[in-house]
Amino acid sequence: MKFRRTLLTVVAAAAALAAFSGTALAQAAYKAEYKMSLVLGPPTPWGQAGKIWADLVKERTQGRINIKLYPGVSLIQGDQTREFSALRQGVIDMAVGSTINWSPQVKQLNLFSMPFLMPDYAALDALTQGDVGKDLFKTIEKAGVVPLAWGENGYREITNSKHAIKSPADLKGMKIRVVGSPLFADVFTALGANPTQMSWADAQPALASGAVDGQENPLFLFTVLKMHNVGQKFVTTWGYVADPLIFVVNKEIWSSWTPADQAIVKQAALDAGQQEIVIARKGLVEADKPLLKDIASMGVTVTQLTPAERGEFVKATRPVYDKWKSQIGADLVTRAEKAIAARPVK
Ligand code: X2X
Repeated sequence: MKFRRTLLTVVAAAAALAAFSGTALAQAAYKAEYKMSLVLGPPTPWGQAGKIWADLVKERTQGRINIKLYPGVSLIQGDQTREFSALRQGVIDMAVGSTINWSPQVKQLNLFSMPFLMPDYAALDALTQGDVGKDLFKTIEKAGVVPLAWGENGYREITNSKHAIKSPADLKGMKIRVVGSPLFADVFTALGANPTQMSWADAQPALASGAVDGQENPLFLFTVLKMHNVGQKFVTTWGYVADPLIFVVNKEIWSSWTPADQAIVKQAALDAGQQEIVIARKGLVEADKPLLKDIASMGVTVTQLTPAERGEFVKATRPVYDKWKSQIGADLVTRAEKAIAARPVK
């Protein structure tokens, strides 16, 4: 009798469990909070990308997926070149990250750092929104992280505290802070400068103390951080490189979500990416480039190169381009060159 009752209880419990919807069951395994890594926080476009994504996901999942932002790559003590490994290992649940910072682990992402490969925004879009972008997502997936959407850090312009840069000769001997991929050290060495590699966390005090003369980053960062206050009085818009951002999720975290929630997270990333790219280009795509005027009004000399002047930088960095073409994969780079040549002319 006692056995029968126990059996009945077990059967009833199993029935109750089965009545529990699949969603609810999976939800039991959801974390109370997911950690999103970013290098730059709001109010930069990069920080906005993370915030828009997190807000959309929270709203559309009715709070089932709750994301906290960790700007300054604080989950890995500011060491941005370790972000991809940390994502793979689950130290970080999700991220909006730059192709530059993940290039040490995914060498194909160096593509966007190839000097003077992408002459304009249409060229950048031809890569991220085309077959090259799809292939790079496959590569990232194979490397163990789930990619969902593209965003943008932006065209990286050179700034310094010494004098206007119009030719490679103007860079001679200048101490320039560069980011984590060795490609950047090669580019600045080829231009006659003295590159020193450091994280963004270390770059800011180095600029303030004058330990380095210059740096390269998208111009919104110049205005957000008021870089003229740390002696950066010269800006040259040479458009040599642009780094996209990629919205990603750790693989185990991704598989722990229901297909419905995966679809929501992905769509939110696509929507956030689209919105953020508009924010990242603001002030630079309008004919009169108001962002350059803002910077000039801070007492900064803004130099826009003529095509001939720009050509000198292209020429000087060509050996670096050729060297890295084979390191990245000549096939991929050739496909990128073709996609750019075929881009719609605006
Ligand atoms: O470190 C940089 O220069 C930054 C903020 O642009 C990146 O993380 C690539």
